[in-house]
Amino acid sequence: MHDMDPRNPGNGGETHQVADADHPVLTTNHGMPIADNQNQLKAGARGPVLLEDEVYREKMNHFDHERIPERIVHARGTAAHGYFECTDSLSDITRAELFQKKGQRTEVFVRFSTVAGGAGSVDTPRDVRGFAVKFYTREGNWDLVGNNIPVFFIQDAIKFPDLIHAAKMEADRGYPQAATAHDTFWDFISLMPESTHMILWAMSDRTLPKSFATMEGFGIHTFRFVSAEGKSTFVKFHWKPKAGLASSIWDETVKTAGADPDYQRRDLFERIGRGDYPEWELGVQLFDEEFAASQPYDVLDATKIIPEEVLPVRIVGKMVLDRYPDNYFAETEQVAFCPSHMVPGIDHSNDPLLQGRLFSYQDTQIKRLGSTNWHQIPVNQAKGRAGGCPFHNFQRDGHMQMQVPKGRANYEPNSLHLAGEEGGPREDPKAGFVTFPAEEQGPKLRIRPESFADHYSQARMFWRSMDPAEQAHIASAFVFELSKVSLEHIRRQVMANLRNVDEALATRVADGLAMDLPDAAPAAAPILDMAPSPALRIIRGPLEKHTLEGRTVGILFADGSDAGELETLRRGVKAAGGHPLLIAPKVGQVPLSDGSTVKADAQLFGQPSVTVDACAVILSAEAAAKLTKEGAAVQWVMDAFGHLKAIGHNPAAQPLLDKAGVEPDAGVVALDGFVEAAKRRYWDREPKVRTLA
Ligand code: HDD
Repeated sequence: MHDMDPRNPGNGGETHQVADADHPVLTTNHGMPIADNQNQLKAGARGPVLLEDEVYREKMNHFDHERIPERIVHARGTAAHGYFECTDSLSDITRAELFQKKGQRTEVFVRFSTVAGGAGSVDTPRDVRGFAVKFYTREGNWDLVGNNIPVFFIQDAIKFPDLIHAAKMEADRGYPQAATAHDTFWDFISLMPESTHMILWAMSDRTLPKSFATMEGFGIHTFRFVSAEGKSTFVKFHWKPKAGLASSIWDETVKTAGADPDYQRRDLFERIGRGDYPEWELGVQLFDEEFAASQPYDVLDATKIIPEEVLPVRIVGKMVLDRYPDNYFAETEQVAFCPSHMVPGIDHSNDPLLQGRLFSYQDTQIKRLGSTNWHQIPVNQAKGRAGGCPFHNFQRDGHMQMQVPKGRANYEPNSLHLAGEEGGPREDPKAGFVTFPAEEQGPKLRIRPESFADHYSQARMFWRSMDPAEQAHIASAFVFELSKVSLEHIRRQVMANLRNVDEALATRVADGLAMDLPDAAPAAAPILDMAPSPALRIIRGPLEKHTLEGRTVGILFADGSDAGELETLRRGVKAAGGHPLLIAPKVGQVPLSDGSTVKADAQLFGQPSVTVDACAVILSAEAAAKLTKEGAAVQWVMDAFGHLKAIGHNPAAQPLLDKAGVEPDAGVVALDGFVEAAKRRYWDREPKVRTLA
């Protein structure tokens, strides 16, 4: 006889966990209770396994199919639930239900992403961030699928596959992952002058956001609002972060990628967990045909912005993210956005990039999710109408149909109701979506309008709008990226385009690469000197915020640190809305000066200063002496200084600061001035710590 006692070591050791009042019975997907989840069925205790073992086969079969194709772009992302609240009614401009009443709330699901890297890449490469919002309105789902940059690389969607092929890892070698600093990307860019404006943004600090919560979002294209009377108004959408705009420094972002590849998703998760809910205002730029015709660019061209100084942004709502998904795969991976998902009152424009997107997303979701029934997955379901199914139509069947429609009415018109049968849903000419009846005519042409020909004026405007510190970052980013380009002629072609943006920029980049400037590339249209737009700045711009709210302050301490100083600082940071993080050489209980102990939140090696926004050092003289010989501690302080962060310290910590090369300036302060000092970066320090182009 074989011993069937599940606790017999020969039968799976101590790992059996048996169902009880707190734990339901483990079953197969077909509901059969499982007696043993540790062993395959075998012919004899040491014998071969048997094919009839459904418990094993079903489990492995499901596991083997767990992955679905990752998104072709924006593969790496994270998401959150929340709500949108209308703060200023737009009922005179659009009949869209979510904008009718001040105070009205609409559920949202928002996914943030990087563009180029695979799902397993890092959170903090230099890359555009996706900012996709699904509004579950009462008249259907509206997807506003935007980015954190208000323009795009290309004007026509037919170039999208080329752009993405060039940007992602090179086809033969399979690298670099999540990086644009390589030949094929810059080859494509160099030959596509229309990408010049976007590439200026891409080389700016906009592609190094510190947190998802500290970046803007943009709908990019011109869309239409349509009123109840059928009047159309053009609209561009802006998300403005309540936490202010904040970016990383290149060296910081590179180190963050190593220290914590999940930095930004962790940050989102932790902010929500702490109740520091990420929040944005929704702004709109509203205009008509006459305004559009008066601008020196085409509002249908996605490589152009309308400067806020020319057309102010009107704030009409706010969005708060207050709930993390319960399950990453079910929600964040399976959520499917489509720019074609509109609701009554919102419509497309003729932007050829937007028009091309209307096809691509639905197509990719069928591939990715495996079925046309992806709208039945909970995160994708329209929630709108109260009670019952939020969608009603005669579409039927298909892979993974989850519904059981009743009756014979799977077509219309039908008259089954006359015989007392269920006749199914009917059109609603009043409330239903009506496409704005724009007049269109003209020959069929595969052509770009002449009004799209100016590729440099707005790139120049962007460059000239930047703060000097930002200009230095942009020029240095070009130098870095082009230094990774191995083919000389590509570098020259990029430089030829840059000369059309600004001679000073081109000269600085050429100097950084120690190369001669080539002739300027021919420009297809006259290059204009547009007025700078200070609203485009992050540094010293209108959305730079000096605050501790939502930000993390690292406090480095060790055995013997002063208990009073530690507690005062911790309270001060909290009172200012910040999140204090106690970091010590050992992560357990740390004995303090008064004999008490405090538990560190993190260990020094695991929490380098790149992971926090401001740094404080509270040490005893003995600990300071010891830590001057600890590379991680010296680096912690050195990086804090190099990344232009505030450093607060007690006098005993001075030797560690000296060892790290910290020089006195406005951001290096005693503990009593630290909470105030910690609210910002010290851009004036930058020329002291690195050479920029
Ligand atoms: Fe796209 C995904 C944003 C142009 C084709 N795009 C995708 C996502 C975002 C954007 C945020 C991720 C959505 C998510 O989190 O699931 N895309 C943009 C913006 C664009 C843009 C702001 C220009 C203004 N995209 C664009 C073009 C095409 C696509 C021109 C093709 C014609 N995009 C796709 C796609 C993706 C996608 C291949 C991949 C995964 C997905 O759709 O759901 O269909």
